[in-house]
Amino acid sequence: MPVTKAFRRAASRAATFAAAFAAAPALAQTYGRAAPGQAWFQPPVTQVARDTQWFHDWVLMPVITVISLFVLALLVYVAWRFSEKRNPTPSKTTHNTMIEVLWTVVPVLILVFMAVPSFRLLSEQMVEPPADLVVKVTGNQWYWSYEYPKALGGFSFDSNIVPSDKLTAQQKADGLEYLAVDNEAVVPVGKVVRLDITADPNGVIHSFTVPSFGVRMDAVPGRLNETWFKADRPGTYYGQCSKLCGKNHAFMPIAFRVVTDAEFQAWVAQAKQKFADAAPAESPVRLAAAR
Ligand SMILES: [Cu+2]
Repeated sequence: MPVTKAFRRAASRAATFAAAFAAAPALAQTYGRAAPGQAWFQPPVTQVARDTQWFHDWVLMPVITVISLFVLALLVYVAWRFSEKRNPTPSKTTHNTMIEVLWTVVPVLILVFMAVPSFRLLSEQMVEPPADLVVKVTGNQWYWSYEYPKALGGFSFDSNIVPSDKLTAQQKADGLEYLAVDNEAVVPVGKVVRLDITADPNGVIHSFTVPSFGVRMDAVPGRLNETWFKADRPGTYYGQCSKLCGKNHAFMPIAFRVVTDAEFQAWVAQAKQKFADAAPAESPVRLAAAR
């Protein structure tokens, strides 16, 4: 019978989904980017990202779940109890003071309960500790550029996506299509990095986002926003522009390589040479667009 067949298909899909879900903890060990089939967050590497995820997992999700189940139960009960069959003559009630007080006071209490950890998290994100390094980040159409402080040589460079046909075998194996860039931004591990974020004055608004850092900040032409992070694990962490900014919005990934102090100094020494007076590199995306 078609019904049993459909049911069996649905059951087998549910089983596949459950299996993928059960496998999630293993996949969650992939740092810096989403693993194939991943649900939930990428593993955090800053305290802000850890606290953000805690707030989501232990405050928001329980509140959402309890309220949704409560409303669902009410709806089911009302549909059953007050159906035409069981309740042929409806009551004409329009007011009930007790219930009106309750449905005002209870949501206020829920909001107050959520506000405390929410504001604590907000101040953790917005009140910056003294910076060890300041990097200026500019969103362009459609790539990011990074500028390092004068004290380190004052060099700047563009960071363009590696087009799919130029990816190395390793990058493909690592699932870095649409994430890999030619020039990664490099920062030292365990140091407070402040990001001064803006966008090309003749361009549009972008949004700088790196999930593992718990960082998202708009990049607005003519305006300087700031955010910060302190990564406590070396590695390469990827992000993507998170503001619909136009045609190549999906092709302006962000890549930050977090390294030890010595590796950072070595990188600065060679970056100073490499980017000293290099003409702005031609973006492969812009080239592709021009074709
Ligand atoms: Cu963008």
